[in-house]
Amino acid sequence: MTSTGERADGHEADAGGPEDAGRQVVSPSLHRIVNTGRYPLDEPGSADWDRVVARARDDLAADGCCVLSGFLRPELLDTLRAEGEALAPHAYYTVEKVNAYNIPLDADLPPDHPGNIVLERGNAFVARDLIPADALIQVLYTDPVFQRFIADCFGLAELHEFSDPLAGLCLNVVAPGMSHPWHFDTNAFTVSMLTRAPEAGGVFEYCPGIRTPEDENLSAVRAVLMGEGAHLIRRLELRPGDLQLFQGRFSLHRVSPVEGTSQRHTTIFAYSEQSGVVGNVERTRQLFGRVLPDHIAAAGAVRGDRLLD
Ligand SMILES: O=C(O)CCC(=O)C(=O)O
Ligand SMILES: [Fe+2]
Repeated sequence: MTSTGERADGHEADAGGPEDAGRQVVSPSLHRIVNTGRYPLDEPGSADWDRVVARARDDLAADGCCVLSGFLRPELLDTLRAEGEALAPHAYYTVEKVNAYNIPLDADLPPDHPGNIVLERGNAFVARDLIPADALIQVLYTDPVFQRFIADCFGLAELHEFSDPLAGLCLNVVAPGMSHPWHFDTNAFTVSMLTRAPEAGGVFEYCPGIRTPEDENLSAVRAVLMGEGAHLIRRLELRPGDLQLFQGRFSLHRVSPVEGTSQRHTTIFAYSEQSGVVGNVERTRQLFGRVLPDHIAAAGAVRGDRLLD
């Protein structure tokens, strides 16, 4: 099940030493970041690795969500929070009117379609090009063994960093009074880590499998959006340093309004099964307030996914 060979994507771990029986070389920086006592990312392909992967797969199969609590070494939690706090002022702050499907608000829908319910997207993203190469989250995002672990948990043969210079790795900032409203993700899977908890509110809430490829289940989605679907909603108790794996394509989810005086920060590690993903120009401008030559060059090529939800 676990691939132990060289990656075909050009990444190489930076540890020296010979490869042991085809096993992937683990970067020493990964040992320093991941709580390897609980999550044996220092032993790719070992029995312990397989055990952790199997548990993640069970959780994902059960309800599309898995929390690997205490994934980061506890002694790094202050650094994790401080790095996010230094980045947060560079987020692109804008409040946008959206719907849960991220389709145009003037789309021609039947009157009782939940896509007519207008929500406020008040979260703000710090783009990848503003995140230093040595920030904990950037080191994790780019680490080939971390990527192998994530791919194994999701049961994927391989995954790729986005080629998008802005959207691949983001800090999601939700300020007091703001929320990241109910939505479905366009991409099949998302990886995230809380880096700073709010004082209150800001809870990740989700409705496992509320829709399927065959059935939008509009009445249930509508109930949740109208505040009448409490029985469908699960709430996650996330702590900074927990790693969350989530399949958000069929599970409506949100970050509830943040209360108190401090922001909620999460890292979004965006990967794709396809290589070469770059977001489209219009959506990139909405999310980050700017576009780069790569976005213009990629227009019409591989469509970006996560941030087009
Ligand atoms: O920040 C979070 O916890 C969730 C973010 C999210 O749902 C998304 O970026 O699609
Ligand atoms: Fe999402």
